[in-house]
Amino acid sequence: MARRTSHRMGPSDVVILVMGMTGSGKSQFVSKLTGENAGVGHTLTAGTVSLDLYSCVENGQRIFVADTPGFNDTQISDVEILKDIAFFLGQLHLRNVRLGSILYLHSITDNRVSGLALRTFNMLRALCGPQALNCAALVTTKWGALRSPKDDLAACDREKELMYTSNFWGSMRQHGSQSYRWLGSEASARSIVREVIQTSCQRTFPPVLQIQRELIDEKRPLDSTSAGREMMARYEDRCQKVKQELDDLRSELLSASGLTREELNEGEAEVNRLMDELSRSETCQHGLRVSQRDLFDQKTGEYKQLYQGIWEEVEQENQLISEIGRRLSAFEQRLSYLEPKTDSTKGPATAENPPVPPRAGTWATVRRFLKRNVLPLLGVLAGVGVVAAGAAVINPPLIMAGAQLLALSFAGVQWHTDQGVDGPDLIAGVEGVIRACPPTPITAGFRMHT
Ligand SMILES: Nc1nc2c(ncn2[C@@H]2O[C@H](COP(=O)(O)OP(=O)(O)O)[C@@H](O)[C@H]2O)c(=O)[nH]1
Ligand SMILES: [Mg+2]
Repeated sequence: MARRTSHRMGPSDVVILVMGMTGSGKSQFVSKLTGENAGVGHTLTAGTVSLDLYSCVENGQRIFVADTPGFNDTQISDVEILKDIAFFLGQLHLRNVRLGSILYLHSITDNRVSGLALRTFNMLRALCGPQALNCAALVTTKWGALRSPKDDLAACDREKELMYTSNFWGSMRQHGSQSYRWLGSEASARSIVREVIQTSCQRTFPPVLQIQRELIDEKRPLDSTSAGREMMARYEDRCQKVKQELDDLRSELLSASGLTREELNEGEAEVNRLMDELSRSETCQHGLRVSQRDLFDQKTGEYKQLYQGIWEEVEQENQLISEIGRRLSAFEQRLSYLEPKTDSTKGPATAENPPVPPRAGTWATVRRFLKRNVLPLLGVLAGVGVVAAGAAVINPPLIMAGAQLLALSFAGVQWHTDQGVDGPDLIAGVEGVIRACPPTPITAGFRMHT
């Protein structure tokens, strides 16, 4: 998988997988959608990997789009393509990345659903499984290639046939799968993607595809998955037919007499061709017999470049989220530690229940109060002193003078400030200061029971 995108995939992103026969317009669709060159008209094979990943943003949502080759690709075997798709979908499931949809592209100019189209479609069904058929959407393409109203009418008839034929999209529609026309433009591609993602986001629990469940949850070998079995049955069938053809040809050649040198050479060439085909089919069957672990080991190596960036980013984001959660709970713990109510229920301060420092603003409140009222408070103190002295010498005029000084000074105390700090705040401040003190016999008596 050549990494065509420079963006990193994260847990909040959505993935769209594009499937369909070679030539159905997959790369053209991806190019229009993402604005990146997806290699239209080419089979995109970079080394042994076949999926290409691109990205775009729609309505603020990052979307990753995976372009796949058709199952009839000339450069890469169907087995490798299935392995790549299975591995990619498996990774999404493993890492909880949402699959928005599998778009199945089909050219409306194709006069009939060919055997190859049916095989590709059956593979799609096997990948999704009956529970998740609505994850796939049919997208008909090449509407712009229609040249006359007659062509248009014929195309509309074909579209109906595709959508209602039970062994094609008819069965998918019954399971809630949608179909769209791609009109060749970026706007049309974006509107399709918007709709499929909207539908996907409406599902609280995105369905798990059959291949994801079989490979990841049940850890089955590829040839035991539905998609693997579907492909294996095809190869077995083909092998049997080729063997039969070989036997027929051999006995024909043996029984024939008087064959010319040329005819013998032709016969030999045909035998060799059939033998090659048989050997390729057997190699493919062998390739399908791979355990989940070996498949992931093999593909992880091949896709290393692509995934290193993508999955590391996902891991980092997950780690960041848990770090933030950890810090948040530590912070909450500290907050509760500063909460007066909690501590007063625990009794006197101990090592486990340390004395609570006054709230940040309370010391300041007391300090501000004292600063603001230096003179009146000194007056109050002096008044108290004069009253006490008058009482000591039993001198009523002195007591009266002290009481007057006391009353005047007390009246001068400024309880309010410009910032609106008033009595209750001051009391809270004093209370905070008292709480902060170790429980001496004096301060213990001042513990508030709120
Ligand atoms: N007229 C027309 N041609 C298209 C359209 N989409 C794709 N093609 C052509 O079909 C060929 C195959 O397209 P491509 O995207 O490579 O198909 P893929 O094999 O499915 O990736 C290319 O020559 C494209 O130019 C379309 O909507 N209209
Ligand atoms: Mg292509």
